[in-house]
Amino acid sequence: MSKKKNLSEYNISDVPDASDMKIAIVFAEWNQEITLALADGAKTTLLNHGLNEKNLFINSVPGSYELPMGAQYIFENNRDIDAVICIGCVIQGETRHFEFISDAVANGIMNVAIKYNKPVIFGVLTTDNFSQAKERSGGKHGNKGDEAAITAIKMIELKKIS
Ligand code: RBF
Repeated sequence: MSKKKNLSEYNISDVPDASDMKIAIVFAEWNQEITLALADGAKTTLLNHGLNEKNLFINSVPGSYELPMGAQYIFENNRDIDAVICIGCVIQGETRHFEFISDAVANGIMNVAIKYNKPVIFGVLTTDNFSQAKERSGGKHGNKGDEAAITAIKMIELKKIS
């Protein structure tokens, strides 16, 4: 990955203020050591950018495959949520589940985003092994949860101004 694309080292002044936003995080319980670190990174970044904690909603789903449905329920039940950040970690195993789950989650998340015309952020690691996931959830490649949070804020703002 190019260094320039790593939003963990972003310029804070480029990120809009989130104080009037309402955002949900939905994380998968599979590979929880990773997904909790990602969700925590996302939460900290959202709060650092002004999101009021009472406007942050955190839910979990069993596995990454359930993330799109989790996002859909959140929008269905909370019509004023501006964006959902989906957090998961799919690790390559010996069978083909990796491709099935990763493809389904990526497509499912996009479908929910288009259905509700609101950002649904793909904060899902798809790695060859556990150590790659560790490196991206607070390790040497930053925390992709932080990047997911910034993406949510930027997309909510873009919807407002475009
Ligand atoms: N969920 C994940 O979030 N990450 C995984 O790496 C993962 N691996 C799985 C491997 C297999 C063989 C199966 C059957 C499920 C796996 N799941 C994983 C769970 C999946 O996302 C979902 O919760 C279940 O398939 C139930 O719909």
